[in-house]
Amino acid sequence: MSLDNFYKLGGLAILSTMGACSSVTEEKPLNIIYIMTDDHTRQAMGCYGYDYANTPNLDRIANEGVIFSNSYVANSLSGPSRACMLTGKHSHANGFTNNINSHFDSSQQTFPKLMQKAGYQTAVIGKWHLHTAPTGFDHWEILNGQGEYYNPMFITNGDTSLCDGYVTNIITDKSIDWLEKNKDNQKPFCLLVHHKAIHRNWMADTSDLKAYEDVVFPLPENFYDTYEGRVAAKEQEMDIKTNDMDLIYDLKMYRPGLESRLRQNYITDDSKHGLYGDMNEAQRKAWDAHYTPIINEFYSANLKGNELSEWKYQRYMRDYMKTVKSLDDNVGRLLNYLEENNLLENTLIVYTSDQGFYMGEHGWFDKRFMYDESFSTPLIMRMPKGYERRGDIRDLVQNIDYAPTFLDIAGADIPEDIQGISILPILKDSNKKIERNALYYHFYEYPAEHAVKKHYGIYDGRYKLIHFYDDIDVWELYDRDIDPKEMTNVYNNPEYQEIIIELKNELKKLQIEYNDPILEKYPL
Ligand code: SGN
Ligand code: CA
Repeated sequence: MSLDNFYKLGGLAILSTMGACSSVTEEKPLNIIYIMTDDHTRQAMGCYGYDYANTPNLDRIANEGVIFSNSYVANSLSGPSRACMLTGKHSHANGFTNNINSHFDSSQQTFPKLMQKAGYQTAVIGKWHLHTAPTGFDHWEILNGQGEYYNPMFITNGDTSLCDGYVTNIITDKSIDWLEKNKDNQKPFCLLVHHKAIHRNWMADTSDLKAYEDVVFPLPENFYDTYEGRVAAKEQEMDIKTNDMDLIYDLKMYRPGLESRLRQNYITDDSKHGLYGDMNEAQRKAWDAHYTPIINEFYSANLKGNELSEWKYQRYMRDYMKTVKSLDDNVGRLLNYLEENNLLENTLIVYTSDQGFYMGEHGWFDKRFMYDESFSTPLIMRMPKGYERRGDIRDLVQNIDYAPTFLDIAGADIPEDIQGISILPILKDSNKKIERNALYYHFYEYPAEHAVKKHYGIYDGRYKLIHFYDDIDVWELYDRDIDPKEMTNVYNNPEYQEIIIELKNELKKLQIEYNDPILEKYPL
């Protein structure tokens, strides 16, 4: 029975006259909770094999469902990723290519609008970052741009309000409130819980400041990468070892009167708009109690060279992981609410991030590159009743696949112009495979912060071919079977010339299929 007919016939009223039987349960459409964090990467999740990460609630999602080991984004940046996710289309097709001068045309087709048509109630709570107001939602409450960690501002229907507290707790409270208010609504729901955490500058909740302080994180083996044979990698500005990572803003080593601070926006003179300035007195007190001894020790140690770089890396990891802790606790809170309200059985819970992130690999923080750590994104799903698939899924999936998957779950038609593929069939049947040979990627935001050059590329599960263009014209090829860390560009290696021809043909096919106008500028 289609959902429309289900409601026309009186929805749940029919169920009650039919009594409790399994066929009726199957008719009831699945709810969807789509949790998306910001800059949360696989290297900060226990379920992805990183034992230093204590993430029991995220691990629970993976253990009671599936974990995708080949999940990627189409453009590794917040706004563009969100636009890909909402539309099921690559950036050139949805029009939102970069955070700086793109505005999301909210009159275009999106999956929440189509879900509404299919009979779902829809809501988004948290980070939005698309510069235009959300459309297609029965309820929306969003942060202002990147949002604030402490006492953040929320916008809803043109109204703004300041909320006391820590952003991850507040987004979860608001999400649970919305579920609670709508629990008698007979329609299935699709709730998007979009966290600000773990975005730079990784400010933890005051209750979590002590977490991870005793952990010494393993230094990535390519922390001191010299970027030989990789021009764009050499010219980036996202290096932990340099001033790209700021001691005050990023690592909180502020001292009153310190002249050399590179960024003004951690602490402002009027203490109103800075990140530290956003805190109330009690929050600042807890913050200072934690950081002051670390600050004192740091300045008296007067570290230099590699010692300083490695100290920065450890502080970065600790602050980031503390911020993850609150996220994981809050995911647990949401899971408990669903469990207590008998919603787990009939709800698909999806957990992902807007992209991956560097945790010191190549010496970096941030994202943007098509290299593995930022091209990939975590994707785990807790399976509802009747979905038997469990464990690791190795199919190549991308964030343009979420929209068609959700529409498929809703029983709605998937419009022809959607470029992603529904992954619902592989969730139901482990013998099925996603029909896709390779993934396409395109990053546009240059010149810009972190100085990552424009590039597009193709990845087929083994080879990754990338073209950096605009102010340069440089190709890179990685054979990930023998070089998983992507340290050796083999584009000019004679052994790979036939592979390059094949990959360029595939790349051209994808650019034609997706209709990316870049092909006219750089014909293949
Ligand atoms: C801010 C950050 C950058 C980050 C972008 C994009 N700088 O500009 O480090 O790359 O956001 O991130 S900050 O000084 O403001 O922290 S995104 O996830 O929103 O795309
Ligand atoms: Ca992000």
